[in-house]
Amino acid sequence: GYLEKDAIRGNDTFVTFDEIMKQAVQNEVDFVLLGGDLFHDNKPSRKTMHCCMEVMRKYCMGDRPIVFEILSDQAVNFSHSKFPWVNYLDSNLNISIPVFSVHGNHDDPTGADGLCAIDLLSCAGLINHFGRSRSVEKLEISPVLLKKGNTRIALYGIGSIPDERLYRMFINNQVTMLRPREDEDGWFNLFVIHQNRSKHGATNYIPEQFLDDFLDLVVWGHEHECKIAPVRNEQQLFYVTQPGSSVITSLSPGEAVKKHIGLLRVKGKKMNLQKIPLQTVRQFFIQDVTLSEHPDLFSPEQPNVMLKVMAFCQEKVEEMLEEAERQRLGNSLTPEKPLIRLRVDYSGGFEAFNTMRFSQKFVDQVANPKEILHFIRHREAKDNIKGKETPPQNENFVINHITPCRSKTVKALFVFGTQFKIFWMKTRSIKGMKVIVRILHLPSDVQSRLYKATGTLSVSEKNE
Ligand SMILES: [Mn+2]
Repeated sequence: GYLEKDAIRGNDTFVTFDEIMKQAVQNEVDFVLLGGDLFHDNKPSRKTMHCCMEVMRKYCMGDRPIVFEILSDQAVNFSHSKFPWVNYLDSNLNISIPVFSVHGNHDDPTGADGLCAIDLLSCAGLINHFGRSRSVEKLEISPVLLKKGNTRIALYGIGSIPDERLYRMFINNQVTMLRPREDEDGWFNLFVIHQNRSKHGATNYIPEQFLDDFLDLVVWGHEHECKIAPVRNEQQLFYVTQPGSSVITSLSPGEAVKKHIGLLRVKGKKMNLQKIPLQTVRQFFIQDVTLSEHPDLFSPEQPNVMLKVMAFCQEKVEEMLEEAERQRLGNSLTPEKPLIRLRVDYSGGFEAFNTMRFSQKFVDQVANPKEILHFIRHREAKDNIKGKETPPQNENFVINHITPCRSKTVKALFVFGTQFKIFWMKTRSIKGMKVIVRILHLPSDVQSRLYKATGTLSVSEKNE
C-alpha cells in the first residue's frame, strides 16, 4: 500500500504482489515465506487490505494438494492465534499455497490486544503468522518443523523488535533457539529476521555473528536493497539472503538495484536459491553529479551559470530516460514512467535553483516529477568522525557467561570498565585463568586479529 494515493505509483505495490504470488503458483512452490512488512502502514487502508486479500485468495486457495507435513506442536508455533494451527490443515479452508510470515516494523502488533495487520489475514485463514513472542526481555524460539520426503526444515522466525532491545537481549544471552529433539543435525535450519542488518549506530542493528551458527540459511527482511544471492558468513558458516523490498520507497542507490524474488529449493541439507527478476517493478535510475568537476562547462562566476547548470542537469535526466526506455523495450509489464533522481553536488560557490520549472519539462515522462533533483553539499569525510573501538588489551576485563556453541567457538561476554561487549571467539586454550582467544566479531577494523588476554574467567558452562 505504499503511496497508494499517488496518481502514477498508487497501484505499484498491488501489481507486484500479484506478480510474486503468480510466480508462486507457476513454480508450484510448497509454501511462500515472507520476511515481514507485507504492509507499509500499521493500519493499512481498506483498499490495501482488500487488494491484499484478493490476491491471496486468488492464488493461495484451491485443490492443489499440499505435500509437506508439520511435525512441531502448532499450538506452540501459532500460540497467539485464535486458530493455533497452520491454515492448510483447517478443515473449513481449502488452501493450495500456505504463506508463512513474521511481522515487520511497519506492520507490527500494537494496542491492548497486541494485534497487527497480518493477524487479520491470519484470522481470515490466508496467512500463518509465526515468530511472535510475548516477552520483551526473553526470546525462546520454537521452530515450525516441516517435512517433505526425507527433507526436514526447521523454520525459525523473529518478528520485528526494536533493534536496541533485541541487541540487548542477545548481549544478555536471552535469545534461545530451540532445537528439534530428534536427530538435531538432520534438519535444514532456516531463520527469518526483520531487523537492521547494516550498522546505523552502536546497538541499533543486529550483527550476523549474534545468530546461532547451527543455522543454514538466514532470510534477512527489512533491508530494501536486493542482495538475494546467498552470501556465506565465514565465521558462522551460514548463508544470508536479503531479498529486499518489492517496491522502491526511497530514492537512494540501494533501491536502484534490480528487484528479485528467490525460489528456494532444499533437499536434505543442500539448498539452491534461484533468482527470479520482478518484471512489474517500476524502473529507478539514480546518478550523482558534482558541478565543480566541470570547469570546462561552467563556473560560479559566470553571469548565466544557472542556465548552463540547468541545461546540464536536463541533459543528464534525458540520458537516464533514454536508458530507461532502452531497458524497458519489449517488456510490457514494466510501468512506462521510471523513477529518476539526479543528485547535484553544488558545493564550491554554485547556487541551487528552483526545481519547479525544471520538473515541468519531465512531468509526462517520469513517475516522480516533483523530486527529480536533489541538491546536496559536498559530503564530509565521515570516516574521520567515527571513533575507533579499542580492542580489549591484556588487563582489567572479565570474561563471563561463556557458552559453548559448536566445536571450538565460544560466545563470551566481556566486561571492561562499564562497557559490555559480546564477542565470538575461537578458543585456543582455556587453562585455568589464562585464555587465548581469537576475537571473531569486533565492530571496527580490528576483526580477526589474535589477542592474548589474561583476566578473571568464570565459566558458566564448560567448553569441551
Ligand atoms: Mn521493515
